[in-house]
Amino acid sequence: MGNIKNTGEKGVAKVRAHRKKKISVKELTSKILAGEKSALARAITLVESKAEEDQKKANQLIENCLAVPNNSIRIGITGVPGVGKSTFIEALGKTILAAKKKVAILAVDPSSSISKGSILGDKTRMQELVKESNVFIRPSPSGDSLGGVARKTRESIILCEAAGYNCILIETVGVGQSEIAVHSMVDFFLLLKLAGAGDELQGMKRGIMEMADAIVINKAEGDNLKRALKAEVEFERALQLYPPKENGWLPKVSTCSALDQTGIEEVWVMFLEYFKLVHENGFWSTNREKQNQYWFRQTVDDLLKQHFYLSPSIKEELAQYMSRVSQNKISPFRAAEELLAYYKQELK
Ligand SMILES: Nc1nc2c(ncn2[C@@H]2O[C@H](COP(=O)(O)OP(=O)(O)OP(=O)(O)O)[C@@H](O)[C@H]2O)c(=O)[nH]1
Ligand SMILES: [Mg+2]
Repeated sequence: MGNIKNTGEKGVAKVRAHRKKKISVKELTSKILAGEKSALARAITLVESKAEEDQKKANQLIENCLAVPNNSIRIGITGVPGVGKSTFIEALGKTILAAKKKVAILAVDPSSSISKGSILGDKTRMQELVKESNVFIRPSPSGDSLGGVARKTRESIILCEAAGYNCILIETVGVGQSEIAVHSMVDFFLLLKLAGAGDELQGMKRGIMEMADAIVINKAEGDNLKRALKAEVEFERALQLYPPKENGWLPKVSTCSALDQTGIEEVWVMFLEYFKLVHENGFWSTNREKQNQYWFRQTVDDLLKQHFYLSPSIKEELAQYMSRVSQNKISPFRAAEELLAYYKQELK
Protein backbone atom coordinates (compact mmCIF):
# COMPACT_ATOMS: atom_id res chain seq x y z
CA MET A 1 0.00 0.00 0.00
CA GLY A 2 3.04 2.20 0.57
CA ASN A 3 3.40 3.08 -3.08
CA ILE A 4 0.11 4.93 -3.26
CA LYS A 5 0.34 7.00 -0.12
CA ASN A 6 1.24 10.21 -1.91
CA THR A 7 -1.21 9.81 -4.72
CA GLY A 8 -4.09 12.15 -4.01
CA GLU A 9 -6.72 12.83 -6.62
CA LYS A 10 -4.65 15.56 -8.18
CA GLY A 11 -1.65 13.29 -8.28
CA VAL A 12 -3.63 10.63 -10.09
CA ALA A 13 -4.93 13.14 -12.61
CA LYS A 14 -1.40 14.38 -13.19
CA VAL A 15 -0.06 10.91 -13.74
CA ARG A 16 -2.92 10.19 -16.14
CA ALA A 17 -2.42 13.41 -18.06
CA HIS A 18 1.25 12.63 -18.33
CA ARG A 19 0.59 9.12 -19.50
CA LYS A 20 -2.01 10.32 -22.01
CA LYS A 21 0.39 12.65 -23.71
CA LYS A 22 2.96 10.01 -24.38
CA ILE A 23 1.25 7.44 -26.53
CA SER A 24 2.01 7.48 -30.25
CA VAL A 25 -0.41 6.70 -33.05
CA LYS A 26 1.51 3.52 -33.75
CA GLU A 27 1.23 2.37 -30.16
CA LEU A 28 -2.43 3.31 -29.99
CA THR A 29 -3.09 1.41 -33.21
CA SER A 30 -1.52 -1.76 -31.89
CA LYS A 31 -3.43 -1.48 -28.63
CA ILE A 32 -6.68 -1.08 -30.56
CA LEU A 33 -5.85 -4.06 -32.72
CA ALA A 34 -5.19 -6.00 -29.54
CA GLY A 35 -8.74 -5.14 -28.51
CA GLU A 36 -7.88 -2.89 -25.56
CA LYS A 37 -11.04 -1.08 -24.60
CA SER A 38 -9.30 1.89 -22.98
CA ALA A 39 -7.22 2.45 -26.13
CA LEU A 40 -10.38 2.33 -28.22
CA ALA A 41 -12.05 4.88 -25.97
CA ARG A 42 -9.02 7.10 -26.23
CA ALA A 43 -8.92 6.81 -29.99
CA ILE A 44 -12.56 7.83 -30.22
CA THR A 45 -11.79 10.81 -28.02
CA LEU A 46 -9.17 11.81 -30.60
CA VAL A 47 -11.74 11.44 -33.38
CA GLU A 48 -14.09 13.68 -31.43
CA SER A 49 -11.51 16.29 -30.60
CA LYS A 50 -11.52 19.62 -32.38
CA ALA A 51 -7.78 20.22 -31.90
CA GLU A 52 -5.88 20.10 -35.16
CA GLU A 53 -3.13 17.89 -33.82
CA ASP A 54 -5.66 15.38 -32.50
CA GLN A 55 -7.45 15.35 -35.83
CA LYS A 56 -4.24 14.56 -37.64
CA LYS A 57 -3.61 11.68 -35.28
CA ALA A 58 -7.20 10.52 -35.64
CA ASN A 59 -6.93 10.48 -39.43
CA GLN A 60 -3.78 8.41 -39.26
CA LEU A 61 -5.38 6.03 -36.78
CA ILE A 62 -8.41 5.55 -38.98
CA GLU A 63 -6.26 4.86 -41.97
CA ASN A 64 -4.37 2.23 -40.01
CA CYS A 65 -7.61 0.68 -38.87
CA LEU A 66 -9.30 0.77 -42.28
CA ALA A 67 -6.79 -1.75 -43.51
CA VAL A 68 -8.05 -4.32 -41.03
CA PRO A 69 -10.45 -6.65 -42.81
CA ASN A 70 -13.71 -7.20 -41.01
CA ASN A 71 -16.92 -8.99 -41.52
CA SER A 72 -18.97 -7.00 -39.09
CA ILE A 73 -22.66 -6.41 -39.00
CA ARG A 74 -23.82 -2.83 -38.55
CA ILE A 75 -27.33 -2.24 -37.34
CA GLY A 76 -29.14 1.05 -36.92
CA ILE A 77 -31.99 1.29 -34.44
CA THR A 78 -34.35 4.21 -34.51
CA GLY A 79 -37.67 5.19 -32.98
CA VAL A 80 -39.27 8.08 -31.15
CA PRO A 81 -37.91 9.06 -27.72
CA GLY A 82 -39.16 6.63 -25.10
CA VAL A 83 -40.07 3.83 -27.52
CA GLY A 84 -37.52 1.65 -25.75
CA LYS A 85 -34.44 1.70 -27.99
CA SER A 86 -31.91 1.47 -25.17
CA THR A 87 -33.89 -1.20 -23.33
CA PHE A 88 -34.20 -3.12 -26.60
CA ILE A 89 -30.46 -2.90 -27.18
CA GLU A 90 -29.82 -4.16 -23.67
CA ALA A 91 -32.00 -7.19 -24.35
CA LEU A 92 -30.69 -7.78 -27.86
CA GLY A 93 -27.11 -7.36 -26.67
CA LYS A 94 -27.42 -10.40 -24.45
CA THR A 95 -28.60 -12.52 -27.36
CA ILE A 96 -25.75 -11.27 -29.52
CA LEU A 97 -23.20 -12.04 -26.80
CA ALA A 98 -24.62 -15.53 -26.56
CA ALA A 99 -23.87 -15.86 -30.29
CA LYS A 100 -20.21 -15.20 -29.39
CA LYS A 101 -19.99 -11.79 -30.94
CA LYS A 102 -18.42 -8.64 -29.56
CA VAL A 103 -20.86 -5.76 -29.45
CA ALA A 104 -20.15 -2.04 -29.77
CA ILE A 105 -23.02 0.32 -29.04
CA LEU A 106 -22.83 3.83 -30.39
CA ALA A 107 -25.38 6.60 -30.49
CA VAL A 108 -26.19 9.46 -32.81
CA ASP A 109 -27.99 12.24 -31.07
CA PRO A 110 -27.47 15.60 -32.72
CA SER A 111 -29.17 17.36 -29.83
CA SER A 112 -26.67 16.04 -27.32
CA SER A 113 -24.51 19.15 -27.47
CA ILE A 114 -27.40 21.21 -26.23
CA SER A 115 -29.29 19.02 -23.83
CA LYS A 116 -26.63 16.39 -23.16
CA GLY A 117 -29.23 14.22 -24.86
CA SER A 118 -30.99 11.16 -23.71
CA ILE A 119 -27.72 9.36 -23.70
CA LEU A 120 -27.10 9.74 -20.00
CA GLY A 121 -30.05 7.49 -19.59
CA ASP A 122 -28.46 4.88 -21.78
CA LYS A 123 -25.99 3.52 -19.32
CA THR A 124 -28.75 3.11 -16.79
CA ARG A 125 -30.87 1.30 -19.37
CA MET A 126 -27.95 -0.91 -20.20
CA GLN A 127 -26.87 -1.85 -16.73
CA GLU A 128 -26.18 -5.45 -17.59
CA LEU A 129 -24.33 -4.82 -20.83
CA VAL A 130 -22.09 -2.19 -19.27
CA LYS A 131 -20.53 -4.91 -17.14
CA GLU A 132 -19.75 -7.27 -20.02
CA SER A 133 -16.17 -7.48 -21.20
CA ASN A 134 -17.23 -8.05 -24.82
CA VAL A 135 -19.34 -4.91 -24.91
CA PHE A 136 -18.21 -1.39 -25.65
CA ILE A 137 -20.66 1.47 -25.11
CA ARG A 138 -20.04 4.99 -26.25
CA PRO A 139 -22.48 7.88 -25.91
CA SER A 140 -23.21 10.18 -28.83
CA PRO A 141 -20.43 12.57 -29.73
CA SER A 142 -21.51 16.11 -29.23
CA GLY A 143 -21.23 18.42 -32.17
CA ASP A 144 -22.74 21.52 -33.52
CA SER A 145 -24.09 19.83 -36.63
CA LEU A 146 -25.57 16.49 -37.50
CA GLY A 147 -22.89 16.20 -40.17
CA GLY A 148 -20.18 16.50 -37.54
CA VAL A 149 -21.80 13.99 -35.22
CA ALA A 150 -22.39 11.54 -38.05
CA ARG A 151 -18.83 11.73 -39.32
CA LYS A 152 -17.42 11.06 -35.89
CA THR A 153 -19.73 8.10 -35.43
CA ARG A 154 -18.74 6.68 -38.76
CA GLU A 155 -15.09 6.91 -37.85
CA SER A 156 -15.79 5.36 -34.47
CA ILE A 157 -17.36 2.37 -36.24
CA ILE A 158 -14.10 1.76 -38.06
CA LEU A 159 -12.13 1.94 -34.83
CA CYS A 160 -14.54 -0.41 -33.03
CA GLU A 161 -14.31 -2.93 -35.84
CA ALA A 162 -10.54 -2.83 -35.81
CA ALA A 163 -10.73 -3.55 -32.08
CA GLY A 164 -12.61 -6.75 -32.88
CA TYR A 165 -16.19 -5.61 -32.31
CA ASN A 166 -18.04 -7.46 -35.03
CA CYS A 167 -21.53 -6.30 -34.20
CA ILE A 168 -22.14 -2.57 -34.18
CA LEU A 169 -25.44 -1.23 -32.89
CA ILE A 170 -26.23 2.42 -33.43
CA GLU A 171 -29.08 4.03 -31.55
CA THR A 172 -30.50 7.19 -32.97
CA VAL A 173 -33.35 9.41 -31.96
CA GLY A 174 -36.25 9.16 -34.31
CA VAL A 175 -36.59 12.82 -34.99
CA GLY A 176 -35.33 14.86 -37.90
CA GLN A 177 -32.50 13.98 -40.20
CA SER A 178 -30.44 11.72 -38.00
CA GLU A 179 -32.13 8.61 -39.36
CA ILE A 180 -30.90 9.35 -42.85
CA ALA A 181 -27.36 9.77 -41.58
CA VAL A 182 -27.49 6.51 -39.63
CA HIS A 183 -29.17 4.66 -42.48
CA SER A 184 -26.20 5.55 -44.65
CA MET A 185 -23.72 3.95 -42.26
CA VAL A 186 -25.42 0.64 -41.42
CA ASP A 187 -26.25 -2.62 -43.18
CA PHE A 188 -29.63 -3.04 -41.54
CA PHE A 189 -32.05 -0.38 -40.39
CA LEU A 190 -34.57 -1.24 -37.72
CA LEU A 191 -37.50 0.89 -36.74
CA LEU A 192 -38.98 0.47 -33.27
CA LYS A 193 -42.61 1.44 -32.88
CA LEU A 194 -45.30 1.53 -30.27
CA ALA A 195 -48.79 0.29 -30.85
CA GLY A 196 -51.16 3.21 -30.77
CA ALA A 197 -54.91 3.18 -30.96
CA GLY A 198 -55.17 2.09 -34.57
CA ASP A 199 -53.51 5.20 -35.94
CA GLU A 200 -50.10 3.66 -36.54
CA LEU A 201 -49.78 4.75 -40.09
CA GLN A 202 -50.87 8.29 -39.56
CA GLY A 203 -48.16 10.79 -39.00
CA MET A 204 -45.62 8.22 -40.04
CA LYS A 205 -42.95 9.69 -42.19
CA ARG A 206 -42.97 7.88 -45.49
CA GLY A 207 -39.23 8.09 -45.86
CA ILE A 208 -38.61 6.25 -42.63
CA MET A 209 -40.93 3.44 -43.60
CA GLU A 210 -39.08 3.10 -46.87
CA MET A 211 -35.72 2.96 -45.17
CA ALA A 212 -36.72 0.33 -42.64
CA ASP A 213 -35.61 -3.26 -43.16
CA ALA A 214 -37.80 -4.21 -40.23
CA ILE A 215 -40.42 -2.68 -38.01
CA VAL A 216 -40.53 -4.07 -34.50
CA ILE A 217 -43.41 -3.09 -32.26
CA ASN A 218 -42.13 -2.81 -28.72
CA LYS A 219 -43.90 -2.98 -25.37
CA ALA A 220 -46.02 -5.82 -26.73
CA GLU A 221 -47.00 -7.29 -23.39
CA GLY A 222 -49.95 -7.36 -21.02
CA ASP A 223 -52.82 -5.14 -22.06
CA ASN A 224 -50.76 -3.84 -24.93
CA LEU A 225 -50.28 -7.17 -26.64
CA LYS A 226 -53.56 -7.18 -28.52
CA ARG A 227 -53.00 -3.71 -29.89
CA ALA A 228 -49.46 -4.60 -30.85
CA LEU A 229 -50.61 -7.61 -32.83
CA LYS A 230 -53.18 -5.50 -34.60
CA ALA A 231 -50.54 -2.91 -35.44
CA GLU A 232 -48.32 -5.68 -36.76
CA VAL A 233 -50.95 -6.63 -39.33
CA GLU A 234 -51.44 -3.01 -40.34
CA PHE A 235 -47.74 -2.43 -40.86
CA GLU A 236 -47.39 -5.61 -42.83
CA ARG A 237 -50.17 -4.47 -45.11
CA ALA A 238 -48.67 -1.01 -45.47
CA LEU A 239 -45.24 -2.35 -46.31
CA GLN A 240 -46.65 -4.39 -49.15
CA LEU A 241 -47.53 -1.15 -50.90
CA TYR A 242 -43.90 -0.19 -51.25
CA PRO A 243 -41.85 -1.25 -54.23
CA PRO A 244 -39.42 -4.12 -53.56
CA LYS A 245 -36.04 -3.12 -52.19
CA GLU A 246 -32.95 -3.39 -54.31
CA ASN A 247 -31.39 -5.68 -51.72
CA GLY A 248 -34.01 -8.30 -52.48
CA TRP A 249 -35.18 -8.29 -48.88
CA LEU A 250 -38.81 -8.09 -47.90
CA PRO A 251 -39.05 -5.87 -44.81
CA LYS A 252 -40.34 -7.76 -41.79
CA VAL A 253 -42.71 -6.77 -39.04
CA SER A 254 -42.68 -8.31 -35.58
CA THR A 255 -43.52 -7.56 -31.96
CA CYS A 256 -41.43 -7.71 -28.82
CA SER A 257 -41.19 -6.65 -25.24
CA ALA A 258 -37.74 -5.32 -24.50
CA LEU A 259 -38.66 -5.20 -20.83
CA ASP A 260 -39.82 -8.83 -20.63
CA GLN A 261 -37.24 -9.86 -23.20
CA THR A 262 -39.70 -11.60 -25.45
CA GLY A 263 -39.50 -11.54 -29.23
CA ILE A 264 -35.84 -10.54 -29.09
CA GLU A 265 -34.35 -13.84 -30.15
CA GLU A 266 -36.58 -13.68 -33.23
CA VAL A 267 -35.09 -10.34 -34.18
CA TRP A 268 -31.61 -11.80 -34.01
CA VAL A 269 -32.65 -14.74 -36.18
CA MET A 270 -34.07 -12.24 -38.67
CA PHE A 271 -30.73 -10.39 -38.78
CA LEU A 272 -28.94 -13.64 -39.55
CA GLU A 273 -31.38 -14.35 -42.34
CA TYR A 274 -30.88 -10.88 -43.77
CA PHE A 275 -27.10 -11.07 -43.68
CA LYS A 276 -27.13 -14.48 -45.31
CA LEU A 277 -29.22 -13.07 -48.15
CA VAL A 278 -27.19 -9.90 -48.74
CA HIS A 279 -23.89 -11.74 -48.62
CA GLU A 280 -25.18 -14.22 -51.14
CA ASN A 281 -26.63 -11.69 -53.56
CA GLY A 282 -23.70 -9.29 -53.24
CA PHE A 283 -25.72 -6.38 -51.88
CA TRP A 284 -23.73 -6.21 -48.65
CA SER A 285 -20.49 -5.24 -50.35
CA THR A 286 -21.96 -2.99 -53.04
CA ASN A 287 -23.91 -1.18 -50.35
CA ARG A 288 -20.80 -0.61 -48.28
CA GLU A 289 -18.98 0.67 -51.36
CA LYS A 290 -21.84 3.06 -52.06
CA GLN A 291 -21.82 4.21 -48.47
CA ASN A 292 -18.10 4.95 -48.68
CA GLN A 293 -18.70 6.99 -51.80
CA TYR A 294 -21.55 8.81 -50.14
CA TRP A 295 -19.41 9.71 -47.13
CA PHE A 296 -16.59 10.82 -49.33
CA ARG A 297 -18.93 13.23 -51.09
CA GLN A 298 -20.45 14.40 -47.84
CA THR A 299 -17.01 15.10 -46.44
CA VAL A 300 -15.93 17.00 -49.53
CA ASP A 301 -19.07 19.11 -49.16
CA ASP A 302 -18.38 19.73 -45.50
CA LEU A 303 -14.73 20.59 -46.01
CA LEU A 304 -15.47 22.95 -48.85
CA LYS A 305 -18.02 24.78 -46.77
CA GLN A 306 -15.71 24.88 -43.79
CA HIS A 307 -12.88 26.28 -45.85
CA PHE A 308 -15.15 28.90 -47.29
CA TYR A 309 -16.92 30.05 -44.16
CA LEU A 310 -13.89 29.98 -41.91
CA SER A 311 -11.85 32.29 -44.11
CA PRO A 312 -11.64 35.68 -42.33
CA SER A 313 -11.80 37.71 -45.52
CA ILE A 314 -14.83 35.75 -46.72
CA LYS A 315 -16.49 36.43 -43.40
CA GLU A 316 -15.95 40.12 -43.94
CA GLU A 317 -17.12 40.14 -47.54
CA LEU A 318 -20.07 37.97 -46.62
CA ALA A 319 -21.19 40.43 -43.95
CA GLN A 320 -20.99 43.30 -46.41
CA TYR A 321 -22.93 41.49 -49.09
CA MET A 322 -25.43 40.41 -46.47
CA SER A 323 -26.27 43.96 -45.56
CA ARG A 324 -26.49 45.02 -49.20
CA VAL A 325 -28.77 42.07 -49.91
CA SER A 326 -31.04 42.97 -47.01
CA GLN A 327 -31.34 46.51 -48.25
CA ASN A 328 -32.14 45.36 -51.79
CA LYS A 329 -29.02 47.05 -53.08
CA ILE A 330 -27.97 43.91 -54.86
CA SER A 331 -29.85 40.76 -55.81
CA PRO A 332 -29.09 37.70 -53.65
CA PHE A 333 -28.01 35.78 -56.76
CA ARG A 334 -25.66 38.40 -58.03
CA ALA A 335 -24.24 38.79 -54.51
CA ALA A 336 -23.62 35.05 -54.27
CA GLU A 337 -21.91 34.99 -57.65
CA GLU A 338 -19.72 37.92 -56.80
CA LEU A 339 -18.79 36.43 -53.47
CA LEU A 340 -17.83 33.15 -55.14
CA ALA A 341 -15.79 35.05 -57.72
CA TYR A 342 -14.00 36.79 -54.86
CA TYR A 343 -13.34 33.43 -53.22
CA LYS A 344 -11.90 31.95 -56.39
CA GLN A 345 -9.68 34.97 -56.80
CA GLU A 346 -8.50 34.53 -53.25
CA LEU A 347 -7.56 30.92 -53.88
CA LYS A 348 -5.13 31.86 -56.63
N1 LIG B 1 -43.71 -1.84 -20.59
C1 LIG B 1 -42.58 -1.73 -21.27
N2 LIG B 1 -41.78 -0.68 -21.05
C2 LIG B 1 -40.64 -0.58 -21.74
C3 LIG B 1 -40.27 -1.55 -22.72
N3 LIG B 1 -39.10 -1.16 -23.27
C4 LIG B 1 -38.77 0.00 -22.67
N4 LIG B 1 -39.68 0.36 -21.75
C5 LIG B 1 -39.67 1.54 -20.88
O1 LIG B 1 -39.80 2.70 -21.67
C6 LIG B 1 -39.02 3.77 -21.14
C7 LIG B 1 -38.07 4.31 -22.18
O2 LIG B 1 -37.13 3.31 -22.52
P1 LIG B 1 -35.74 3.63 -23.21
O3 LIG B 1 -35.11 2.33 -23.48
O4 LIG B 1 -34.95 4.62 -22.45
O5 LIG B 1 -36.24 4.33 -24.53
P2 LIG B 1 -35.38 5.04 -25.68
O6 LIG B 1 -36.12 4.84 -26.94
O7 LIG B 1 -33.97 4.59 -25.63
O8 LIG B 1 -35.48 6.54 -25.26
P3 LIG B 1 -34.54 7.78 -25.70
O9 LIG B 1 -33.12 7.28 -25.63
O10 LIG B 1 -34.87 8.82 -24.72
O11 LIG B 1 -34.94 8.15 -27.10
C8 LIG B 1 -38.34 3.19 -19.90
O12 LIG B 1 -39.07 3.52 -18.79
C9 LIG B 1 -38.35 1.70 -20.16
O13 LIG B 1 -38.32 0.95 -18.97
C10 LIG B 1 -41.13 -2.66 -22.92
O14 LIG B 1 -40.91 -3.57 -23.73
N5 LIG B 1 -42.28 -2.69 -22.18
MG1 LIG C 1 -32.14 5.65 -25.37
